[in-house]
Amino acid sequence: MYKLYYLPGACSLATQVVLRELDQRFELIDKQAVDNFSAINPVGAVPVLVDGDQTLREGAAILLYLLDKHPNSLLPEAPVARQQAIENILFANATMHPAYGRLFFIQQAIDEGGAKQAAFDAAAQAISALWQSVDQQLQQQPFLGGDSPSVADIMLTVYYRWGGSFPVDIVVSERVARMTEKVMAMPSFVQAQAAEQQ
Ligand SMILES: N[C@@H](CCC(=O)N[C@@H](CS)C(=O)NCC(=O)O)C(=O)O
Repeated sequence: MYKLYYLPGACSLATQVVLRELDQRFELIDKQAVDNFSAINPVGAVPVLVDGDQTLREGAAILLYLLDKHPNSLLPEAPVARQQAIENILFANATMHPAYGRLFFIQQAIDEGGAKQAAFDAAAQAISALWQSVDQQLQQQPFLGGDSPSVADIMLTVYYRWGGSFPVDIVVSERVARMTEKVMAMPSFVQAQAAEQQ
């Protein structure tokens, strides 16, 4: 059985959803309940996945490990489609996630006032531009994965929800909004959120 270290609502939610999609058993451990989490991940970040005597860090690497290990239809086998799916996962993890990360940084690091709101607005504009590029991909299909949600759709939906916690206006198209609504309605997503609240 896996161990998944998480923070409620954080990017580790996507890891948990994928574990559920892959029908894997796991123990969920809130990072905040661990005395010396830096011994598990020196940079202090979730997700961390423990598989036997292996400790895995970095969200995208963990997801690719799981997709490689367990037979699934989430990562296509055909080379072109597979490469596109990996590109989408990396776009989510290494481009969209850090763009949202700026909101958390601004919240913590900048004193209240006009400069803070200006920084929020600039960050929100950059995020909106990234959603436009997602919208381009959704013009021919409901999900980045095609007719059904891919891992990247799940990751992007987790980040999308963060926007509501900040005084920002992040613009997404109807297509993007529909994609996130459908992902949020997936039984695995609903169950993962509920498990984080227990
Ligand atoms: N590149 C890392 C980034 C992970 C990351 O930023 N995780 C955030 C939550 S979304 C975190 O754990 N932050 C530390 C904290 O809030 O205590 C990854 O993809 O795993």
